[in-house]
Amino acid sequence: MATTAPRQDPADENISVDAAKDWAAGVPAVAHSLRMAQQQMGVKRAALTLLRVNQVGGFDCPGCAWPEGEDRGHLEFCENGAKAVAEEATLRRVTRAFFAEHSMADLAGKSDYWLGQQGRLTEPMYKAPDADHYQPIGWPEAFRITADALRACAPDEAVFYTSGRTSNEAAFLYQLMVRRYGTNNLPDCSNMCHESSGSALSETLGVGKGSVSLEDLYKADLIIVVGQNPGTNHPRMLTALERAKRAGTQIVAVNPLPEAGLIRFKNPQTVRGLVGGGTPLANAFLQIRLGGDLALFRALGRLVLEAEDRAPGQILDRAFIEQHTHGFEAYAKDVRETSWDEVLESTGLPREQIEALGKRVLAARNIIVCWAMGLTQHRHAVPTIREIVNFLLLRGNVGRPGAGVCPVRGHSNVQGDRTMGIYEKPPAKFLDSLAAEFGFEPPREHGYDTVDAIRAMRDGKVKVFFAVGGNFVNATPDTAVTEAAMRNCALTVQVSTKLNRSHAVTGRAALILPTLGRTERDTQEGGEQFVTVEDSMSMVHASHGRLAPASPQLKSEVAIVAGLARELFGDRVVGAETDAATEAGGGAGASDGVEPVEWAWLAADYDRIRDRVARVVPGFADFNARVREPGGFQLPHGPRDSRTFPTATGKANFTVNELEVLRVPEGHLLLQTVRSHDQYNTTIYGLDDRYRGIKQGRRVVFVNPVDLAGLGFADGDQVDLISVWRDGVERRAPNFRVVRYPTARGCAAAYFPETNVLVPLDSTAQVSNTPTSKSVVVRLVPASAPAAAPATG
Ligand SMILES: Nc1nc2c(c(=O)[nH]1)N[C@H]1C(S)=C(S)[C@@H](COP(=O)(O)OP(=O)(O)OC[C@H]3O[C@@H](n4cnc5c(=O)[nH]c(N)nc54)[C@H](O)[C@@H]3O)O[C@H]1N2
Ligand SMILES: Nc1nc2c(c(=O)[nH]1)N[C@H]1C(S)=C(S)[C@@H](COP(=O)(O)OP(=O)(O)OC[C@H]3O[C@@H](n4cnc5c(=O)[nH]c(N)nc54)[C@H](O)[C@@H]3O)O[C@H]1N2
Ligand SMILES: [Mo]
Repeated sequence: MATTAPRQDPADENISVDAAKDWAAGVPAVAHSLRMAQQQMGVKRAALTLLRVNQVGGFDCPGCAWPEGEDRGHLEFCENGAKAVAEEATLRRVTRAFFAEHSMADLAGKSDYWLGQQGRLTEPMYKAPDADHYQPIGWPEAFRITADALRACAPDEAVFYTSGRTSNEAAFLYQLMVRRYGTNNLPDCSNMCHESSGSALSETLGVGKGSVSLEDLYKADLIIVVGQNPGTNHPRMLTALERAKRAGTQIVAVNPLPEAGLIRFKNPQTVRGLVGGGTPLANAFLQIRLGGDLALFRALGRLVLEAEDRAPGQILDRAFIEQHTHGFEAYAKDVRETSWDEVLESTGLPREQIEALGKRVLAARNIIVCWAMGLTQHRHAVPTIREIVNFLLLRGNVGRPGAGVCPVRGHSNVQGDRTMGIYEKPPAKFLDSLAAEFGFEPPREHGYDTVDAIRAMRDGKVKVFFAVGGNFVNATPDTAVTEAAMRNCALTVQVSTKLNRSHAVTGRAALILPTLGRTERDTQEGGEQFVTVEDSMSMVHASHGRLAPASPQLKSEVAIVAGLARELFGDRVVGAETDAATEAGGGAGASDGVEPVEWAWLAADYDRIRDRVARVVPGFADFNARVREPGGFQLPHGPRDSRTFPTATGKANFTVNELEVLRVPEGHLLLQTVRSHDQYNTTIYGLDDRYRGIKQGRRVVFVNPVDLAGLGFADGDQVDLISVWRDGVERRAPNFRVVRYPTARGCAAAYFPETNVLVPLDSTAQVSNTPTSKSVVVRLVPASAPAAAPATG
């Protein structure tokens, strides 16, 4: 049995390869982002729009979840933030004429880049069963079709996906609608992203979020950046690292790839950064093998314990360990037995390098570890992050200034969405609060996460798929399986700003519901609205859209959810008399036959939604008042604020994590799937990856020169990638140009989503069930189909 990428995948015709850069940002970054913004928006709109990014009274950048600086006076400039804004604020439009011209088959044959370049969606569109085109449809009719389909199935036969750009207000109302309907099938992009961080941190510290603020970075003695490429994915983080560095912080990068920004950074905000040689950011770079981080942090733990043996009482934070932690003895016993041979094999690092890092660790009082997808998308992701917690607990590096865990989130509100209840495994306490506030009994059984949702769709157990944002078809693993799963649904509904593959590969019937982006003015019955988001450091703040909507027919996500909910359940009308009851928090209860939720009333004024959030979600008391203060407010975090750990033991838990060495069969490579500098997840901004030296194409595979020679391939060869997995299915991604690249030995890299076809659906992380997108065993074979044209460069 074999699955290959379902589309025609011709080789990119004009790929050229230059030497990779060791520095990030500087003049080319500024020039590049302005050019992109102007192409999409024209000069004037580009300038006005970019000036409002991340300013007080402006909108939250839809790029990443890195926090805004405390000194927001100046332009928070970031190349990839500018591109994210340009994508949304573009003047290009997808109209009904476009859909009349392009059939479903036609759309399915287009590249992600092409689809994204068509511009903003402008009106609701419907594809009837068996039709081969979308047709325009009115909003009432679109809601009716969706509600009918939902009524025709059992609640657990519907799936409600969320991507992480959705505002707190929309997310809260959405989960309320889904639970009122009767299911916890709320998978989200987090399941493919930081779920492993959430799982590991909840178990060990009691809170599944980071424990540091921006200020802490400036107070740290040592920051270890593991499995993250901030130069591309969190550019503003480099500014913070540069500032820390100037205050004396040591920075260590751990990565199989020598990523540009981590090595050297030219800050585009300063004259020095624009014209000078830039700041060397990392004091040390450990070129680790894919999946070697658990072994590294175990080895560091062992080095710390051995230092304590040599100088008893001087290295460990004994008082912290005794008072605040659980399980130290078992951990210490296990970690002392760590085999150096296994550590060296797993990390691929020389022992001296690990020992040198050990010395830096011992010289530092305050340590922060930052990480992203390089840790979370492995089979042993959760044990790896637990091991980082062990390492930090040894010397009391949690819950004091300048120290802690820093999982750097991706989507700009992915953390907030989870806080609002977008979760397939909601805690009982959250459901109790919902029940008390709204007067209906929410379902208690856990729902499907992303991978389980695909399995259920594949197996015919799901009839309706509904998505608020994202691109489910292309962001998920095992593309061929996922596409078949989507096609297996009776109805798929996408609430979207822009066209993507999930509009082309659909259920038998499909709806596109176009929505406002974050840059746009959102006017409801109660006047102009703003929304709120939560960043990676638990800061909640307001975001005001200022641009005119891309089309008068767009609805806000809040309005779409409320519109569908009214169609499904009817509405509770708020009159003068019931108003008082509502303000007091008393729903009437579904049992008396009256709809318990005032959908339209809530959606008319988002303050009303925030008042409800304040009563349901811990930490949001006085939400409306506090979010109106400049900069917003920070959510409480027990470990950070008071060293209280709401875990099962009531303490921070040391854990014992088995060291599994990832071994790859002879003649194979371990492949990681990464982002280029010119994409936002499945949205492709352009075909270059400037820092890695790639131009005009994305079908490239980066391989270490020694491995290349061993495998009998050379730079410039055309190959197919075939992944090898225990189910025996041959998954093939055709037509990649081999690029000789200084990645760690045995570890290849290629771009997502072109390589998602290679990631087996069942290959997921322990505990978190996150697809293992950073460790796919592959072999290279000469390309089976001739390249469309000879590769150049
Ligand atoms: N411009 C832009 N910004 C974005 C995004 C985007 O696509 N474009 N996406 C957003 C989202 S949703 C997210 S989650 C973040 C993603 O941010 P990142 O996690 O930085 O994104 P990736 O490109 O997946 O890069 C993974 C990094 O980890 C390294 N790595 C891979 N495996 C390992 C390993 O086993 N060990 C170690 N130590 N390192 C490893 C890779 O070499 C690479 O540097 O960015 C967010 N911001
Ligand atoms: N192989 C591999 N797969 C991966 C990853 C990887 O590293 N490797 N990374 C994973 C990660 S970290 C993540 S987070 C997921 C991302 O998964 P998703 O979040 O599902 O994907 P995106 O590409 O971010 O979604 C882009 C689409 O969102 C819509 N959109 C943009 N803004 C808005 C808005 O304001 N409102 C609405 N309603 N829609 C909007 C647009 O239509 C756009 O086409 O992918 C995962 N998949
Ligand atoms: Mo993500």
